[in-house]
Amino acid sequence: MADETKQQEPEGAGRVHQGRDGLFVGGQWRLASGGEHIDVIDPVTEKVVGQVPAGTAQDVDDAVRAARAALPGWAATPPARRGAVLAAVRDLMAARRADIVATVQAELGAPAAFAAAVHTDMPTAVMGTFADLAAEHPFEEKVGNSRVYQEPVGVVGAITPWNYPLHQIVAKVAPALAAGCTVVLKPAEDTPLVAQLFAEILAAAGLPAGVFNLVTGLGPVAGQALAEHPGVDLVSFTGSTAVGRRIGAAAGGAVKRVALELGGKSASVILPGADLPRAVNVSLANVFANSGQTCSAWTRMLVDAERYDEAVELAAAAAAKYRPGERLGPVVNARQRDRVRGYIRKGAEDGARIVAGGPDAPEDLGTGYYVRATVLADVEPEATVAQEEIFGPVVVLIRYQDEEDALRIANGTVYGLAGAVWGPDEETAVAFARRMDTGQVDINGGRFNPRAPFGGYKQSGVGRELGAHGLAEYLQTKSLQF
Ligand code: TXE
Repeated sequence: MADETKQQEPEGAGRVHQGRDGLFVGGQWRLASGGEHIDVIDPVTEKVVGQVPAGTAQDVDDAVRAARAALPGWAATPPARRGAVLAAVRDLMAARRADIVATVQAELGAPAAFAAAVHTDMPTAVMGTFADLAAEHPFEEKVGNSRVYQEPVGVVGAITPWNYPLHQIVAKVAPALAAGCTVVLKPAEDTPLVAQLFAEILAAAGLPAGVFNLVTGLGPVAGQALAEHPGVDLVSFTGSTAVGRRIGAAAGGAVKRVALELGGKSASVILPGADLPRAVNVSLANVFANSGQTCSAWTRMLVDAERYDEAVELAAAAAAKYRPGERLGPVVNARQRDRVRGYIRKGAEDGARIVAGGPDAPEDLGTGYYVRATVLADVEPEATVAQEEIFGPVVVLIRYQDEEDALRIANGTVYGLAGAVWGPDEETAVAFARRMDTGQVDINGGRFNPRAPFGGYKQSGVGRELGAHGLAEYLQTKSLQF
């Protein structure tokens, strides 16, 4: 039980973490109070790869108490020392890279190269940025006759989704710890194994007991108990808009801080004069990465009427290269697979032309929750598939008449998380991007910056993650006047 890690050798070099028979509370692995477990399913084989405890409200309460008890000590730890612990975490993440890769592959079904580069190396890099920020950040400043202190908000309840299992955890836990907060994490029920591996790494890096606590469990049970716990000072949630809205409402009622990272329906706007083949290919790669399960994915491609047909041809040809089971992994579970296929059918019923992929199962694949890489052309901006987050490998191609029309369409959803602009030159693209109601825009194909703030306008959320802006979410200010 508690301290035995059951592991199996996968085909690669790493070991799949198979789940400890315990929760991590107050520095101890322990059983869940209810005795229930959750099976973790490999989306490729559809077989059980591990089992984790289903934490209860009682377990969440214990974890919050442990986090509260550890708060004064960690908050008083000098920021540079907190940064040193995070640097040790980063190094251990790098040392256990193969195990993380194998575990994310097993529970999410991500193809190996993507599991390594994005699901493992990206959060490792993000952990490094917060190790540095803890040391660099001005936690004390002089403002005229005042001294201003940035102090930790307190106990953080972090609720994370399955789409980027480790990245979503690190994007909350790293800044919280850098700020001096203590944490209770409730990871997604589909991908809890890498969360357990991460808990092991934090403990091995020397994080004091109780500073980080892990309660695996179901959303409506453990997640809700954490979101509503009066001992939690800040709830940081990433997931569906429906759940986010409820958490936000409850936090507002309790007058506690909340950070919400919700859905998106981002536009890739290809302006006249842009390099069309490059814009189409990079945009498609952006959508199909992680099987389309990315909140910031550019799921709407906007092309001017003159080059629209050419763009459709390019997109159809490019999509055909994303073969399920090779470059394209499965989606996370059967429910998501059915949901995504339902959207493809709905798009066709509403008049869209399926020019690549479609709602049927891919041929020659015995098991796996696969959805074909799908391109829907001739989609009206107001159509359901152009308005709602599909969260699968589906892109819609929308025609626009002029720049104002493109802007109206780009801004014409309830979301505003990310986007891309492709222009004849940087200046034109930047001018357009500045008019978009969205939190993050790539200009002529940008590169990921782990220090750039990430977060939504409109219903895509509240607050920012990553970098100094991400750290600020976990701080509150106090001023002393002299
Ligand atoms: O999300 P949920 P689901 C979107 C995406 C996807 C859809 C459904 O469109 O198709 O949401 O995914 C926990 N109180 N995104 O159903 O349920 C849950 O246990 C507290 C976008 O998986 O929101 C998990 O840990 N917590 C997104 C987390 O919330 C609750 C990423 C997210 O799960 C809870 C994921 C409750 N009542 C889905 N109910 C993004 N922005 O990246 C569930 N949870």
